[in-house]
Amino acid sequence: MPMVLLEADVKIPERKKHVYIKQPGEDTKQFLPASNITTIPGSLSERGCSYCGAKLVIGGVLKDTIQIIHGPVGCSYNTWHTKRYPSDTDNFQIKYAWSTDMKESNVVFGGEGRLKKSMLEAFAAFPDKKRMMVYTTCATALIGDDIKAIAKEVEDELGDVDIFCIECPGFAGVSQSRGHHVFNIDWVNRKVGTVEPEITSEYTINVIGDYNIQGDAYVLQRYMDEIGVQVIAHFTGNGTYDACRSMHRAKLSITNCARSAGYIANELQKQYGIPRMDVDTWGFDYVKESLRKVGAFFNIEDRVEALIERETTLYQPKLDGYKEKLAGKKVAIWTGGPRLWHWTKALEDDLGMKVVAMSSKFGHQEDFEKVISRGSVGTVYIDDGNELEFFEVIDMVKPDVIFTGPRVGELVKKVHVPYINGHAYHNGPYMGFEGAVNMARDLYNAINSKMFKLAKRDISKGV
Ligand code: CFM
Repeated sequence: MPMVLLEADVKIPERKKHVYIKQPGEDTKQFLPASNITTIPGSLSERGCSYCGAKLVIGGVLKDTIQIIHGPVGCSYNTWHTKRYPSDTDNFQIKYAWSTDMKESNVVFGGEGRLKKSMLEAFAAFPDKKRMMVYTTCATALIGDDIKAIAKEVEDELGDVDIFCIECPGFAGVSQSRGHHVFNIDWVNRKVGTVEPEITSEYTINVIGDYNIQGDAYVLQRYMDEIGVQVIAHFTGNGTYDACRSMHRAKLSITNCARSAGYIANELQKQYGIPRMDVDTWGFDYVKESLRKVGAFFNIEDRVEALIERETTLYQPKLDGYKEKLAGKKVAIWTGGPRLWHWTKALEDDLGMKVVAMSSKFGHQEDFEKVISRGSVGTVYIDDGNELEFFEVIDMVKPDVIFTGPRVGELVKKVHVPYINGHAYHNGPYMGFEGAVNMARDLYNAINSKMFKLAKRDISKGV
């Protein structure tokens, strides 16, 4: 019975097609959890909305852009405290949140005037910022505010600004995944090709689908600098609006998060002939493999080998130290989707751990193919998992530690299982060689936390 109806789901038996336990000899032709479909009513989903996928995940990361959220103020909740993507512009993008703060009367009488006023006010408040993104939300999309027309008026009035409008309200799709898609495609169609970059190397690259979580993009930038590859644009970690307009000039796109940004890599290939190369930038062995692919593409293998040798000498002993302590420990990964297939084999190969359960909020069928082909037999694979399922699965597989977000993390703490922030990290970066060691250290610290040992003690029975 590879598809499983958990006890928590007896009242919503449709959940059976979303939960899978891999059996010996099975492959992904036979069983895949249903995914990227509407959440079943009654199942308490952990998903985000489509607007969130565009704003929180992709656009909001840019370090030089005013981000106006056209909607009730609650829609601007997803800002600095929920995602840790720093930048070298003194974290402009996480220090400020901009909302048109729509009230009931604006919903009744229209919010375009309020939007224009807010846009002008924001540009006036930040006179050195000339780039802006404007997002519709459920309320403003439903009343039909024409944000593109307003943006055009503001551009004409101010003359020296550039504005990108994202019309992807929360209800546009079944999860944040829809927001990624809309943002990618609109960006490539409306903005790429409108700025010419200064070219300083014969090797040029776009780094796609890395959002500089706790400095990931800095690590990749250092590697590219060292091997003499010019990064035309980071889409979007520590990236700028104008660099992302000049992505058409790169000779190669490397794609880390294929789920959120594979679309733009495909379009760049189709429209500009730039090859897409998928890479894994988490995990010691995977990083080596990915750097070697880039080296082979540009014929600069010797530079890449020198980098790998130095980093391996520096970090392999540290990683091995943690491997000794972590081997055999059980881990669950409950994040968006891609981190499941990036991390499962890396944790097993690099650290000797056993990944016993994985839950993807919004992965598509192709993501589950990758997860299940890299994952182990006996492991539980869940699409769009709900809270009660999580508790039941913990009981079933007894993980020593779980990668998940703070919300589910706080829940699992109550059953005395430590969690590591699998979205924004505990103490990252987690990418690259040093990142693999940071991740191992956080796993070790979580599993061996003295606090958890104390918390497990039942003081009603005496101390
Ligand atoms: Fe890509 Fe991401 Fe992820 Fe993602 Fe996300 Fe994320 Fe994630 Mo949280 S872009 S799909 S929509 S790797 S925010 S930085 S951690 S759920 S697995």
